[in-house]
Amino acid sequence: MSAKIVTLQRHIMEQQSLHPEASGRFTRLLWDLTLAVKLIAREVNKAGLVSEIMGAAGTENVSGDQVMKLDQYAQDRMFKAMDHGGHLCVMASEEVEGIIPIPEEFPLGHYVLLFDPLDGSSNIDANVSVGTIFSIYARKTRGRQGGTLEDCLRRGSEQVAAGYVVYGSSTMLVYTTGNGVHGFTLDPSLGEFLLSHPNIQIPPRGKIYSINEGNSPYWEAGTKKYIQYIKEKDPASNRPYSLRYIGSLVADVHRTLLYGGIFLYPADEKEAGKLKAKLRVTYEAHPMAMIVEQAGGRATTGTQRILEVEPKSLHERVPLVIGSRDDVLLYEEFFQGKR
Ligand code: AHM
Ligand code: MG
Repeated sequence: MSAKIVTLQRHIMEQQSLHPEASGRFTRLLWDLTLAVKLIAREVNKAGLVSEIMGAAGTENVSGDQVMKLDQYAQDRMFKAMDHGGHLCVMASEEVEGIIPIPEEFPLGHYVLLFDPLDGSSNIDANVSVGTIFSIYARKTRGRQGGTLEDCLRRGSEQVAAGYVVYGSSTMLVYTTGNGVHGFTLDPSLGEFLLSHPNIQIPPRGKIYSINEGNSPYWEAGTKKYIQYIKEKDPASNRPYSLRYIGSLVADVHRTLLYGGIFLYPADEKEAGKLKAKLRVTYEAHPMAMIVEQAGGRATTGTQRILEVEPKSLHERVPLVIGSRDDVLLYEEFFQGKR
């Protein structure tokens, strides 16, 4: 626990002062984002009480997943909190097929916001943690028009900030602007996020692995071999590891960040002859990779650093293996057939 009481707003301002050239626009962008996630937190926390917002909305999103009503609410709040501040030139969301332009009546800004408004939403009805993930870039294209697809399809290493909010037993926001990773817990009575986890460092090696093991018949050989290794008995290297899998990326990565270990969503061949990944480059893999790397960890596809992946389309998917440095390095050795 931090000795000083520091609100998220103050923290964001202090981070800004590390960049004397900063105009304050970026700071205000993050403040607006904070409002959006507080609104989402309020609804998620009463999801069990308000039957109208429970259950499926009866449609599918562009990735073919069932859309929950809270997904739509979260999408709407993010858009409405962020469209008019004058910070953004374009947005994109996991819930929307194309890029999301800034409405004509509002001023354009310098930044690009990509987000997954409510990740893990299949868990909501069972009261399991869900989350919001965000990723911010500086605009790449020039001109007086709004931002374009080109502004959204970027290498993860170009992110200027990334973060997530986990709506769990308490609501926590974790973010980085490239100066370490900081975690804040929402005090619901104050409506303020307070610094609870300054400068998070992921342990270099953990003893927990996290993967949907039901997919194991469909994995590639290297992944199968690694998971087999992790489950062998060798107390000197903490093996067998414990298994924890929530099925909610934000919650699984959050635990991995705090306790160490490895989270994997590798490609699989659930569809015969087609090796496919599940998680999205832009809305899930890139922001999580920036956070985990900033905390001293590592994120890979198995053969490529996640932050080097340059998506060709908005909803592109990628294998994601992320967590403690030494655990992810070992996975890479197995995956590349070096062990
Ligand atoms: P979503 O964005 O549609 O909610 O899907 C992403 C979620 C992640 O939160 C989680 O890591 C993964 O899907 C779980 O997938 P599975 O149910 O195949 O294990
Ligand atoms: Mg998602």
